[in-house]
Amino acid sequence: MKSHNSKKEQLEQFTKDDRGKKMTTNQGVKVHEDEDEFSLKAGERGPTLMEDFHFREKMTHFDHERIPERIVHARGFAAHGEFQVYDSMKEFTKADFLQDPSKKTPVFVRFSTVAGSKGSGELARDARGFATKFYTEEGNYDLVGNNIPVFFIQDAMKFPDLIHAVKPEPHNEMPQAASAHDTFWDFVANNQESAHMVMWTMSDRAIPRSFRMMEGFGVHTFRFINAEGKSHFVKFHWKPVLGTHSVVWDEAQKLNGKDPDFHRRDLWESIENGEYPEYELGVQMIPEKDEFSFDFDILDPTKLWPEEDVPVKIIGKMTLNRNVDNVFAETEQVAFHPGHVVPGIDFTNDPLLQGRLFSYTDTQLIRLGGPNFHELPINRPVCPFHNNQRDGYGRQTINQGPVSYHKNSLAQNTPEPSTEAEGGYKHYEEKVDGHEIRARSESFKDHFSQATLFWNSMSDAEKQHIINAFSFELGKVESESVQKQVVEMFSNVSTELAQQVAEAIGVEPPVSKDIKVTKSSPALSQENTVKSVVTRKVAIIMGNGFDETEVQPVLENLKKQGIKLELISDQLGSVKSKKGELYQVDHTFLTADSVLFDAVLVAGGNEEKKDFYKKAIYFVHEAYSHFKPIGAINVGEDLLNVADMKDSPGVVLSGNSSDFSKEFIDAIAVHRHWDRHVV
Ligand code: HDE
Repeated sequence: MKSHNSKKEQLEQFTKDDRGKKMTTNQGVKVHEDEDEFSLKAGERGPTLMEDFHFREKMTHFDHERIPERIVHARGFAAHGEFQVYDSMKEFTKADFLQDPSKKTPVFVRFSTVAGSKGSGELARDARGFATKFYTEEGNYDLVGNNIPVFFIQDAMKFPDLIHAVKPEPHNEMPQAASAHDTFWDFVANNQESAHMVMWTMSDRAIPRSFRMMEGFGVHTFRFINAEGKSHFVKFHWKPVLGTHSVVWDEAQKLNGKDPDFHRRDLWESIENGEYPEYELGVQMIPEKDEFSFDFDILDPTKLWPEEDVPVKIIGKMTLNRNVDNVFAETEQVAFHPGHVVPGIDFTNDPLLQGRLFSYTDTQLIRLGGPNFHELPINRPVCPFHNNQRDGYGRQTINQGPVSYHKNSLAQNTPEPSTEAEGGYKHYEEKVDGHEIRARSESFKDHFSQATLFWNSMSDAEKQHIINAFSFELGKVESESVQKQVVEMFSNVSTELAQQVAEAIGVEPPVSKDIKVTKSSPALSQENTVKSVVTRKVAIIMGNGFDETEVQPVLENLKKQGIKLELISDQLGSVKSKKGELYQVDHTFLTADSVLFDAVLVAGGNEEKKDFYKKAIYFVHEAYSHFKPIGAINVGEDLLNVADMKDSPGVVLSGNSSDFSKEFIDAIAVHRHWDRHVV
């Protein structure tokens, strides 16, 4: 039932370009038949010879096949696409790619986790990187963001400490891709500026259903600058057209085993199927004069601007429509940098952003082996680039002529700088006046109000998930002192949260604090997101002898809504309906699992096979415990009787429903049925 290209077709396509080509060394010398098969030896049973340049070239290249993985965000996946602005943003910024609604700007987006190594499971509880490179006609602009709008720390100086604390502990390199260990929580308790972000990472946001269903945020406050030189503070948002959705924690952990590539597979398949992920770009803007009008400092990266106070203006759309051809050449070698800006976009003094402006080039020098990483195809701007920089590891440009300095007369002063009117980048002339000082501004010192704002904005189910997440993570912490410190710290956020966590992990509940923040921001709750069934995956459990007259119209109705159907039975091949029609099976109970689907439909058949039903019950029960919609047509209902689920929310039975398809589709749109009783 799956429609994406088969492996065989893909292979045909990929090998087509290489057909008929001769194998050569990297120097272009044709390789002899024996040369790629046998090393050069002194006699058939003799030692291998140094002069075997073919062997040495092949082996050296292999030995160097891996480059150091990113110190953070190592596990990532990317795709190409395009961006279009809806209306000119001329009033606020002169950035060329934000002027003309008919202009399509190519983009490359890399999604990632933060803590895990390159091969780690993708469903780790973690912030996700959401980095976008816009190949604009004025040069590359990188929006290097996360799926969480705030960060753990306020000053870049603390970043190595944060990352050391969250990465596997150095003495035994455990645990992989998990914050549930002593050093992370010790860091949290002793660096209380992390409170707000920790609320987000303990929430459902840290276990997204898909890269296609998560928001993105630039986090820092940037500036928009218009042609008159006027500045607005700006925060960037990506809003997924399919809404923001998550999985549940038990499911996330199982997914890491059942399919550690779950997120990349989802993105890859959607693009292969032509179901292109879309995100709208939103901006929150604050005029320069209102810099001090808020009860937080707008330069503090641990604070968000509540959408109800500063509305998000939707200004354009990004569509991801092409998978990479080669993960290494593109996804691994892409070099993002928050300092890659174009005229019309500028920085603020956010001390976290300021530090990032140094770190990204520095890290790329080691990871990509020198200063010429901008020449790798994925990093090249689409506009021409010329300067007097020369040489270095991996240089690809063959510069000509003797002149490599500015100013000169021998080459008529080329390459020549531009004036601002000609598009030369000119930094915003912000007035700076102060003492040289190592300190944190007083205005950065409230670490708890927005953490409470986040808590207050959650639905009951979301609050429960946060309590559970804290209880899980702290339950894995061995130091009782750290556990107590954390509980004490979060009693500044919510008494209910701190007390319930304390109870779950068996430490003394903290005394109630007088928490004054009562405000909430409904935009922060995922309950208020777009509810769409498009591309949701439904497992159809089916055996021989199912009633096609009942089932087929339902399948058609689901497909019409853009829902993806995959057929599961006890063996591969096909199942036969009562009328004798054959339906191709996509998976067996062995190769599929309920965690890989958004909903389950039990469509009957195989009534006499006890074993079939045992497996089906397990499948359905697990989906039920993850709050997923479950449908059953006729005989399938017996199965729900057995499992005692049939009167629960989100369980739709054809026998009890006048319009089964509609009810089931509505249940899928809800995503998860939290009001279900699950033990
Ligand atoms: Fe990064 N970050 N970061 N970061 N970051 C890197 O650059 C750093 C921060 C983010 O898919 C590194 O090439 C510092 C915030 C993403 O290639 C490194 C600080 C946000 C990616 C680095 C931060 C991010 C990175 C590691 C504190 C959200 C992956 C490898 C001041 C707004 C990009 C690399 C990709 C990667 C440094 C904090 C997002 C070491 C010093 C805040 C999405 O340069």
